[in-house]
Amino acid sequence: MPLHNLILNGTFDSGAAHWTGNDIEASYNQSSYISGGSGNRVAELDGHRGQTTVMQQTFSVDNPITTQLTFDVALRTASNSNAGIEGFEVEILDDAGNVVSSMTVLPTTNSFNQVSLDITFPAAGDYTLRFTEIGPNDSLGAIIDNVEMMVCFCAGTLIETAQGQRRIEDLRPGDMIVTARGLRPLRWMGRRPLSRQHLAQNPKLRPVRIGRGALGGGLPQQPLYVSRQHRMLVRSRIAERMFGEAEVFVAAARLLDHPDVSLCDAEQPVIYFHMLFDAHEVVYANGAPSESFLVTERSLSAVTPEARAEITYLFPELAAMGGVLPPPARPIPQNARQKKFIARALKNQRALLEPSTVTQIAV
Ligand SMILES: [Ca+2]
Ligand SMILES: [Ca+2]
Ligand SMILES: [Ca+2]
Repeated sequence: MPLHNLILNGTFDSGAAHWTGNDIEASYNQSSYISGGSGNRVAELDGHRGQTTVMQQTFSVDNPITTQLTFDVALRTASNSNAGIEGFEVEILDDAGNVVSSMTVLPTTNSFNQVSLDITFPAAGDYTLRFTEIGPNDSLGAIIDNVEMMVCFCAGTLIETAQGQRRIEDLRPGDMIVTARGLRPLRWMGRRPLSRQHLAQNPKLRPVRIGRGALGGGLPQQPLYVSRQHRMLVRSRIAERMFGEAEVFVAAARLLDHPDVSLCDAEQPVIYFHMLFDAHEVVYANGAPSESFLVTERSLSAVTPEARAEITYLFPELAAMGGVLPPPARPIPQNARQKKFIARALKNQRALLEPSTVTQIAV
């Protein structure tokens, strides 16, 4: 469940890149505006006298979500006498131009403070973040930096449960989850946050984005974000010919040759969530069949020590590692064979997830 900043160049490290509008001033450092300020680049919301500064950028939201816009704001030293009347309006607009959320910001000090605004995006779509200068139009104004709107890509990932589709972040142990074998109680939810630095040092931890409909049959119903090692269920005649089973698991990393599957950037921190059941199960994420957490020595080495301790507490039989591990819910072909399968399916333009020919019976 990766976290992602919807705002590009919110640090202004790249000047005005990714921002559009009018009279944008993002070419000076803090030290130009605040005595004793640093060399860190900021933007001023009052470029020139007589012109109204507007600074905006448009971003896409994959699903309805509530999040927070945060930024740092200060008054430049020369505007101190206008404290309380100098500032800007910040707005979030939908693609029809309707204001979803707005706030007036009138800073009173020439040192940075963080401001936050709760925002609920009612639907997937394109939205615009807009800053508009207000107050005396004197070329002296408020300065901003570190504009962030962090979203969990997978907050909003819908898991099929006894109550219908529910957001993954709302699930708790004991909840009844729909699996390929019928309803099963969730035993444990794990989360593993990864910092930006950690991701920079370990690019293999970057999340994979599986585009809407990439697997076939319209699945996933909306983009799905998973770790590279997370396995998706595939079902096809090619799999049957290659593995003797129509349904097998393929790691998300193997899907990267698919045109609608891509690796996310490593610029933002990530949190991965794990769903653990008594046995390895096929669960439905954004409608797409996908594996639950499979306990192996490798997967246990990838969770935090606390999570490892919790899992071995819940499943004491695992404490004797090297003993018998739970079998996977479907065959997991060797990596090279998974690759070959994907190459064949793409070459023959076959869906990775063909319709099931067998009536599934819940047990
Ligand atoms: Ca900056
Ligand atoms: Ca102005
Ligand atoms: Ca001004």
